Amino acid sequence: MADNNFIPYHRPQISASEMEALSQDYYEKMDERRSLRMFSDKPVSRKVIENIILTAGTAPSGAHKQPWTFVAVGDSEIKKQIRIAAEKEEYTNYNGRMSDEWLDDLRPFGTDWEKPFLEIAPWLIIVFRKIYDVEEGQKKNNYYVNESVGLASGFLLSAIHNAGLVSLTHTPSPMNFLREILKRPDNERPFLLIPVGYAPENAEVPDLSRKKLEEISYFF
Ligand code: IYR
Repeated sequence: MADNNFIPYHRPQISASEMEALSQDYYEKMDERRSLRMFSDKPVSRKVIENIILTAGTAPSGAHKQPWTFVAVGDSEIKKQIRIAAEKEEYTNYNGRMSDEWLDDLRPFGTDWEKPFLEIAPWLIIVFRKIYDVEEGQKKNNYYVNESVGLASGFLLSAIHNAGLVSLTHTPSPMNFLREILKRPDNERPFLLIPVGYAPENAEVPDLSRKKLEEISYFF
C-alpha cells in the first residue's frame, strides 16, 4: 500500500477539435524558440526569473526528489568571474580539446571561445543537479537525476520563451568552476549555464530547419 495521502485531481475535459487547436498553437509557439548567442543588456525583473524557476520546479522527478538547484546570477561582478572562467575552459576546448569533426559540426553556428553574452545578459541561470541529498547530516539517494534535471531544464527553456525572453543552453566544459564561484555544496554538480534576457535589436540566428515529423517519430 502506498503510504501517501492521495487527493483528487481534475483537468477540464477539452473537445477533440479544441485540443487539436491548442496543441497546434503550442507547437507553433515553441517552434519560434531559438537559442541566441547575443543578448540585450536590458534588465529583466527578478520576479520574472522567479516565476521561470518555479515553472522549472514543476517538472516530474524520480521519486519526487526534485534533485535540482537553480542559481540566478544578476550581479555583474559574479557574471564577470563566470565569463573569465568559462572562456578559459572554452579557449582550451576550441584549441585542441575538441575533435576536428566536432569543430566542423559547430562551424555553421559561428561559436568560438569568446563568451561576451555571459556578462551582457541580465541574468545567468545555472542549473545544478543534486547527485544526492543531505538531510540532518545523512546522505539520501536521488533517482534518475539526469533525466529529472533534463526535464526541469526543458520546462525552464519553455518558460523563458513564454515570457518573451531568449536563452542559450551553454555548456562550458568542464564546468566545475561554477560550483566554486557559486559556492555550491559537494552534492551539487553544474548541469547547464543558461543566459536569459531580451533579444537585441540586431539579433541574428543561424538559418536552420528542424527535422520533419517523419524523421523524428514512428507510430504503430
Ligand atoms: N561548449 C562549447 C562548444 C559547443 C558545444 C555544443 I554541443 C554546442 O551546441 C555549441 C557549442 C561552447 O559552448 O562554445
